[in-house]
Amino acid sequence: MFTAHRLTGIAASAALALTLSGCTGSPETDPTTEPTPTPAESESPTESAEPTPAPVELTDTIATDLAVPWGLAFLPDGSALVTERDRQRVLHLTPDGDQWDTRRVATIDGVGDSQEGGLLGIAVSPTFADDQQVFLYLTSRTDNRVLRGEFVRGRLRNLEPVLTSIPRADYHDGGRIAFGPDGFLYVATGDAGEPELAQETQSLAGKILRINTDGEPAPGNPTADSPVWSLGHRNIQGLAWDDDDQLWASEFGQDNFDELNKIESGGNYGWPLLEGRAADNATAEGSEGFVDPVATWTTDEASPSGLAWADGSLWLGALRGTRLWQVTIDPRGGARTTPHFVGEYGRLRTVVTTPEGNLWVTTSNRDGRGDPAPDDDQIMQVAPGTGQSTSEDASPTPTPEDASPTPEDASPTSGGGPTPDNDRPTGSTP
Ligand SMILES: [Ca+2]
Repeated sequence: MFTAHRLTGIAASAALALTLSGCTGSPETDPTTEPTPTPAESESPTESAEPTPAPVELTDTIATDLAVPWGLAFLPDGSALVTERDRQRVLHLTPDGDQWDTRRVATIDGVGDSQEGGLLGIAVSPTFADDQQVFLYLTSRTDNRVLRGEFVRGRLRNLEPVLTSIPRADYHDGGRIAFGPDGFLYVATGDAGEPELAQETQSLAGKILRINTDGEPAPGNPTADSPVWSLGHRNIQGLAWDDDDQLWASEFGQDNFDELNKIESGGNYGWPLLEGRAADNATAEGSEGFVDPVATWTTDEASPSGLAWADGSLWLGALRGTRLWQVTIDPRGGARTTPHFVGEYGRLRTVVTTPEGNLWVTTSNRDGRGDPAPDDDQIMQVAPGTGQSTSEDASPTPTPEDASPTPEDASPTSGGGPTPDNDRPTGSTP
């Protein structure tokens, strides 16, 4: 599947190049070419008449007047559940004609005060039709934890903790949870402000965890009887699987480099010894064995939360960066990144692929660090286009001055003294 996407992309590029080169000549010259009895389209459908790629565009507003929508997951019937971080509410969004109704189905007790914590991730059991199970990640007064409940007859009830003792703090609480294609629940955590915990295998901080629906370590984890799937993470709020069932994660950096990581079982992603690629660090000594990110951004450009896979690309919501990043992995494993909606909707938090293959993107302008519009926060529907973004299509051969960083030009930014953490202000604060 992944290969098919790559080939499609190559074919599209070839078609685009043909189209562009054709445009440079006179349009009326083609009759002079060798006559052929029939049009070519029946011979090579992949090369012929590739339409102009559809743009990445906002197509609908699903919900308004929310406060920091954070977790978002679809049910088998096409409706969706969404959490509000600071109001501790779980809402049910159901289609009603060409609109969506929003109804509260639970208010969650036991959420503690925390700047970045609160009621965070939500995940729907892959066997929901049989078990009605829904999972939440929240910041309590004592820890971060995963709860399991049942969504029955419009109520989320029987909530009970299945995984506790994930270190909590005002900052770096992680919080994204999602079921993988293997049927197990992946839980992204933060370092809880104690960076060294990310390297401690006994701590649940700064990790991606992989558990079963009882909260027990999933079979096949790199260390038996441990929920740890990968380590050395600073603060992860985005998880997504591509068509090849490869897991990707977005991670907040500290001062210089936010990261997109390709997650491998047992991988150590370097924090706090490294930020960004090993080569980006002044002291990379002893850094062998750490996995480099596939893409990095400055914290101003990104501060990445949600991550989704749609139409052959990864889509990453940027808080401080106030944009949606499209990341396309090229056949050599490099990343091409393209920004969309820069500054148009403010801070973007969560990105989820809908059952129809669109994206739902949430704003996060009421998280205390944004500049909310009257209707904020919102859930917006975005059509991911047809594989290539309009900005890329404008230039047939990507040039170094293209707006987005690529692996080659992501040189360290020298400026920037200490910056605030990056789930954080759009502007600069001490
Ligand atoms: Ca890293």
